[in-house]
Amino acid sequence: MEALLNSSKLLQHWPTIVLGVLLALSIKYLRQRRRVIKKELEGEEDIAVNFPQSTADDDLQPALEEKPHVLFVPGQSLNPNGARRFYEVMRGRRSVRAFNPHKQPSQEVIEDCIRAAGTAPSGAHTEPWTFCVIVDSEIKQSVRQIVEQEEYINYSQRMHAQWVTDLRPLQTTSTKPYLSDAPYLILIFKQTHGLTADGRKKLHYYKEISTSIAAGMLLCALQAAGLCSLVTTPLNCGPALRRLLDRPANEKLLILLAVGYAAEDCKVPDLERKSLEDIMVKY
Ligand code: IYR
Repeated sequence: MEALLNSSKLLQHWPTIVLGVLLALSIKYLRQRRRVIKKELEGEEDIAVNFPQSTADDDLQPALEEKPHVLFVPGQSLNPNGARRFYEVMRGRRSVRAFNPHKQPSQEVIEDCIRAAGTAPSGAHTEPWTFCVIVDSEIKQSVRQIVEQEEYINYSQRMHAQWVTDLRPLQTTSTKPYLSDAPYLILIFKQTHGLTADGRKKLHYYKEISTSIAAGMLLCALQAAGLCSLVTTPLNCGPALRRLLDRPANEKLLILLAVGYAAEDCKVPDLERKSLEDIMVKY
């Protein structure tokens, strides 16, 4: 060691060595952050192929109770022309970023919408979702603070120039008044796993897809109830929002919705939708 310290080369070049080490560490850190962001954007592979099998196959029990199937009762239709009427309702949906803070939808309506979302299909009927409904204005304010802080970094340095450019027509910025103005915020978490009645870990399958389907159904229900909504996926805010709401570590934030009635002067981008011919292929 002494010999090393005394070696003139090490002494001569120590600033370069320190700089080199710092540079290598920074590159490693940046690469890691990139991977995290990429994962957040793309979602993760969900199927637990490599579940550690500590139990012998004969001892395995399904998470759902095994019981005889029951007769199927067909759902009701919104007839006449249920599909057309549903389309007419849905085509009016727009992402709204200006809410009327004084007009409060009833709690019962929100609860019915979440009941509807909870009817979504899910992998092995694991229902891997949690809907956190925020009405409290202080909590909404804290959500806004967390999101605005991260979005400021996203807009100003984290995301690439094409991302910022593509968002320009939507006129979004890192300032998010709707997060405190909207009467409700609904944070939708996917559960990476669940717990059985006796406290064992329960596998959840296709949690991202299942929870996304439930979120889509919630959007439809809100629209059917005459409410406006905004879907946001606050990049890099998941852990802080999870902690704010005191949710367990197996819950990961998937989507944050702002819900309420539009402000009177609310404007939306002048968008067009693809035609049926553009989105459907017949065989
Ligand atoms: N989440 C950011 C940015 C944003 C990203 C996409 I992709 C959008 O379609 C809209 C916004 C925000 O809410 O500003």
